[in-house]
Amino acid sequence: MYADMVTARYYEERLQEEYLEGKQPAFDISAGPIPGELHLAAGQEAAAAGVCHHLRDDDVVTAPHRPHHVAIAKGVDLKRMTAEIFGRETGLSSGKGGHMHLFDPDVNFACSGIIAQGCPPAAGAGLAAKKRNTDSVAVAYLGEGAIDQGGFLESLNLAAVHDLPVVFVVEDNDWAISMPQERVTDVERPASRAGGFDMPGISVDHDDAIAVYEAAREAVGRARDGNGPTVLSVQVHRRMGHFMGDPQSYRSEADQEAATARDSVERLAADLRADGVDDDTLEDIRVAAHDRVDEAIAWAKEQPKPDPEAAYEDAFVNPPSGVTDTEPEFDLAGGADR
Ligand SMILES: Cc1ncc(C[n+]2csc(CCOP(=O)(O)OP(=O)(O)O)c2C)c(N)n1
Ligand SMILES: [Mg+2]
Repeated sequence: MYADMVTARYYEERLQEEYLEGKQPAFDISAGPIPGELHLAAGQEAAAAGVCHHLRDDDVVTAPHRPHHVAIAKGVDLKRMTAEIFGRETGLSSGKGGHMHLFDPDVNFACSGIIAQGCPPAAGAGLAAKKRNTDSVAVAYLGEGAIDQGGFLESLNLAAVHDLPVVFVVEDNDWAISMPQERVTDVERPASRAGGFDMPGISVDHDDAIAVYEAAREAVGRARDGNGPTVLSVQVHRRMGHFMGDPQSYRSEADQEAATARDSVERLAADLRADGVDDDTLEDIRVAAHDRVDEAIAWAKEQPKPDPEAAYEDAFVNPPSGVTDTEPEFDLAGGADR
């Protein structure tokens, strides 16, 4: 878990550097080696590692727009994920999905930029596991800003009524872009949503990786043993803006400082030291994680960019007649770098 958390934190530090290249001075979001939006999850690593360490490759995980820490903990191929984020041909989705739409069927991981989108497919994966008589489980990650979405609430109902092996993990970082939770949702803890569907809700009120691991053992175990769904809510901290380039003018300095003061990665390191793990071992894990990240980023940057014409490939299943033969109405080649 510590290796995954250190990897995720350093990965995002490196992505941040790469992302800012060429974007200044007027913040051109389409410029530089990573075009488009970038949502970082620094401060949320415990919610990923603590849950995903109970999972196998055949278990399904869906994540939202802030996915890197979860993808890393689920075992998504780091090189191909990085190539995807850099928009390269060898990326997980040939460079067409970008950082919010990572998809790795080898470890059953997907994410989406649409809030609560991952909940219905997770319920579907749970139903598939049940019909096939396997003991696979599905985990849907969502932010606290998504707990009023119909997709979440309807999925809770389906999972409850069919006793599906699904865990809904709410990463509560207090903010939905610039909206504080208390202004839009009248529950203190997202896990209390579970009560309305007569399923268990568990809250981990601090971003303590070991506490998350223990709570997830119960939730994942219940799903795997055929005892139905759980909502697991984890209090995490958004150390960064909503996306890269967010000036966070809506957020007090005290709130930002509080988020960075609570460092779940350091907290786990301290717990491990207290359990007798020596500094050299922790340092070895850190160095190996950094090397792995640096290697993935260097590899991704060497990968070819897709041929602009490839934008038309894999876009439709059963395309309506004529669609794939249509000449582009704009000059794709001119925008090839973007
Ligand atoms: C259905 C839908 N509505 C609105 C948006 C725009 N949007 C993107 S992120 C976001 C806030 C999400 O907050 P939360 O779920 O708490 O996740 P966090 O960003 O804090 O990780 C919104 C409203 C969207 N992507 N999808
Ligand atoms: Mg949030």
